[in-house]
Amino acid sequence: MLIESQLESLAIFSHAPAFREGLHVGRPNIGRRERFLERVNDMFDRRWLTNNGPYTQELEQRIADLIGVKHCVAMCNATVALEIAIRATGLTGEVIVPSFTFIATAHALQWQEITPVFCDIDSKTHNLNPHQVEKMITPRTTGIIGVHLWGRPCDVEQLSEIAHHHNLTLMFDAAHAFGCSYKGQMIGNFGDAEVFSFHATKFFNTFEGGAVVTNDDELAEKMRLMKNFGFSGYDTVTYIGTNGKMSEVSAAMGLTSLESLPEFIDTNYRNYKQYQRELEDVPGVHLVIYDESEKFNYQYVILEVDELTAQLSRNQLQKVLIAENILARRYFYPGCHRMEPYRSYFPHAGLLLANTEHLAKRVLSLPTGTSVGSKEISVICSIIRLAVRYATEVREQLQQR
Ligand code: T4K
Repeated sequence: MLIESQLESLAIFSHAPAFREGLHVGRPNIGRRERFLERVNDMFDRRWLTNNGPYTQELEQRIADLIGVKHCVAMCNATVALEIAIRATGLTGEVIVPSFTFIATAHALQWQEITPVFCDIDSKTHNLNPHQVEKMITPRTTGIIGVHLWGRPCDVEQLSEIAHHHNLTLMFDAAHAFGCSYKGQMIGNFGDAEVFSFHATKFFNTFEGGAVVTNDDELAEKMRLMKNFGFSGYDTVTYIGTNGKMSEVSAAMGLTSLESLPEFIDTNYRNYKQYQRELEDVPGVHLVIYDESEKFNYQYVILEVDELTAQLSRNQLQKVLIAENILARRYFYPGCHRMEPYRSYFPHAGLLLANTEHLAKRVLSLPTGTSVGSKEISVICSIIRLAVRYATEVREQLQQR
């Protein structure tokens, strides 16, 4: 296409990409290195490297305190944490989930031969639409897993009501929502359990890691056993279990990251506001908005591109950015229902997922975090502005022909 090739060649304006080194979405935040290395030294001295070590216990306690929840069970990553929580809460049959999420939400169910039933989202909140959820309930439904996408909370109240009314388990994939609140209460307190991700790309990371938080004593105890093969004593196994343990080096990173949490959030907020300011008057693009009366981690800067107004598509804009070495990501394109095995299992799922399909074509995640400075954000915003202006001019010229 003419416009596509013209846009792709935008990089030639500067005769070289704007950034020599790639500017990635997902560059990890790293706290105070010396504190981390001190902890690692202590860990070596102790010769306790994994399996409920002192750092893991300390991290669990600190997270539980921060969130105001009774139990935090740290794990090796959020996918395994989801799998364990799903098994421990006794989900079977069908579970309602959004399709507009990272594939791990669906896989954690399918891995245990539970059918993820994809439900549409609200196009404003990007989260499960409770009215649609009700429509997806069948006699095989045992639960709902809401995803607090981008850290923005689901409609917790309505989902709780639906779950209560139909006697369903309610869980939240809170992979994005560590440090966020809903009506003044920290995410982690809702449903039967909530699951955080501490993957390297998250604003708070433990290299790889995750945690399930819950106020349910029995559930917490069950998950503690399940993450350690089901062992309840040296020679006693009580449940089917797996290896979901967090290592001490990950917990050391977590404790170090926790010390820098306010700085990470401040930086994300500053970056977000700068993007918002500098893109404010660019036609056809806008950032996903956060309710500033709540706590947020602002770890995702999500741009929505309205092709008709911007005169270029999200994919075209991404190509322009990549040509400039800005590695913006199309999270969560094309939606789980269009990925295998779900695409083959439910070839017509898209018919009920109009908002998911619409949004998956519009959304672009932009680089942020402590590795991205104000100058870089200005350059990214100028490129977006330039791309939109250029696309508009090209279209106008084409129309005049
Ligand atoms: N539920 C939801 C809603 C989730 O979003 C996720 C994970 C999960 C559950 C499961 O959580 P975990 O089991 O992972 O704890 C990334 C992350 O791998 C994934 O954790 C995250 N969501 C998802 C949104 O993003 P990819 O495929 O984009 O990751 P990757 O490795 O390509 O990294 C993205 C970019 O980050 C790279 O282009 C470069 C940069 N990067 C990455 C790493 C690992 C770095 O600069 N340094 C690094 O060390 O999925």
